[in-house]
Amino acid sequence: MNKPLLASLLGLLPLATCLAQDYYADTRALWLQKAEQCKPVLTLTEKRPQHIVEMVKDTTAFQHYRSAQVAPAACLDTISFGDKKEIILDFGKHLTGHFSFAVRTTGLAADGPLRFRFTFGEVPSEVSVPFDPCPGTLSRAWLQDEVVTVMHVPDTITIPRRLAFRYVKIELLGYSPYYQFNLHDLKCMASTSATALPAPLPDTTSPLIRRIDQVGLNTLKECMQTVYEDGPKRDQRLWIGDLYLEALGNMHSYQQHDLTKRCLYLLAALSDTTGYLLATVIEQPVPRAQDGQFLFEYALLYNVALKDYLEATGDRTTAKDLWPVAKKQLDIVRTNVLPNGLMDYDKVNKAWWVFFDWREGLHKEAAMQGLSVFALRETYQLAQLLGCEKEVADLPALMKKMTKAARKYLYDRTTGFFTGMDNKQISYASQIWMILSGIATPEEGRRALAALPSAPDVCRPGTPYLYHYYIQALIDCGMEQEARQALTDYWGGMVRKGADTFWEAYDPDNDFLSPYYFHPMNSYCHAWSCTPVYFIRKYPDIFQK
Ligand code: RAM
Repeated sequence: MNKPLLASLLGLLPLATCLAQDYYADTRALWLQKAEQCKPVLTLTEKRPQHIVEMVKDTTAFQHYRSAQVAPAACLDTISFGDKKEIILDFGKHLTGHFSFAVRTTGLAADGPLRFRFTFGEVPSEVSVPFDPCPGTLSRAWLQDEVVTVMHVPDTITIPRRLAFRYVKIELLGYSPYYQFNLHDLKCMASTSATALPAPLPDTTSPLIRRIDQVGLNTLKECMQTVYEDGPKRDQRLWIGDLYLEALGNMHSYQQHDLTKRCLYLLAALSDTTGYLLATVIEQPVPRAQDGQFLFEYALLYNVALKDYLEATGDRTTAKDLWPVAKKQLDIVRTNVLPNGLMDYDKVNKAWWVFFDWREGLHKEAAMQGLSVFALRETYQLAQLLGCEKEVADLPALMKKMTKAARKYLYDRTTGFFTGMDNKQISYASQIWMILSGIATPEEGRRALAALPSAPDVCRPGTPYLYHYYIQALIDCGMEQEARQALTDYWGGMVRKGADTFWEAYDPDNDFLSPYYFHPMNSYCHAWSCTPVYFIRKYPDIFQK
């Protein structure tokens, strides 16, 4: 290489190192340490099956299967399993933990091994429909079926993977004709980090709302492990959007704020070297983020979760520690605003996963503008609480500009709906985020929300995640009766269909809706659907009377 070229390349080196530098290089290790200090101890409780059941095909039941009791589970002790060959057990409620069973001969000594297939299900259809060929778009291994070979009888076996289930189907795949045996001592060591008992609801609360609250509490408890998991069956990991809603639920129920603190530190410690947050963290075998998983709204919602945490706990040390992270996330908005004040929808879509809901075909432009302003406002409040508003002095003007732009380009005064600039789809997501951001006035919000259910070709929510924001938008607009009705219709609908924990995806008109194109792959105990707990307890006048 010639000398002048080498010299000029060397001259660029400081710039290159600077570009490649890790944004939080000095604090990551400390943050990780703080996260580990808050790691909760799991409480283990032994749970036994309640009943032997059969799954009955019934087109009126959720996903066309319902369970029917056949006998008490205690009968299993006396059944010769070789005669049965297949059995389904119901543990009576959703559990997360390790499953074990024992095998013994009932007469002659065992002369050969046994083989079983165990299939664990959160809902009846999971132990009823064949898994293969698997059309799902996620790993087939999420489905909870395990083949176990027992080489020596008697023995006690624990299935290594942690499971989330209420039902377990046991099929006999291999046995010897020369001895008889049975299964006994089946149990699940159920785990959770939720230990505090939330206060009971007053007697004035309706039975349906009580039931919804209880199912919400179960959901949250199951997801509270050593992080806030999104679902104990799948993905068994921390996602910022789920954390935000779980923390809201926790604030009004278990109040175990250290778990929130742990998750906030973990996400910060494992963020990208650019300083932007990665949307999800996997704990095992060592905590790490999913590389390249940049999810637009989740990065910004982190700031909101941090602000809420500070307000709930008064823990300024943590909030100050993590303020640089919140401050950095603001650049996601700043670097993507067009001169006219609108978010550059196409540009963001190229660099980020823009989520909002799993509903296919949802146009997300208005929601993106709304969430951006919402996040700026909440972050500005966080700055004010910490006395750091000078560091983000540009925010008030930016919010104003973006609000003005949204009202100019995205609002149709004739129809009363917010839509995209060119794409005129009317969606719940667009109205919701325009309301939560304060871009829509309460009157405009009320008009839009009242007209939504019967709007032509309206794009409805497909998940309890977006439905959460819908309820909040109704409340923020003062539509209290509508909020109560919507909550009892939607989450009550899951209860009526047999939910003992709330689901990841739910469309009242389509029980088979699956973001992964295979309904057994859905999670049926999903963090983001626990939020009735928050609404019911935060707004007693609406939900407890
Ligand atoms: C799914 C997970 C999680 C959610 C993301 C966006 O994969 O279930 O709950 O936050 O999507």
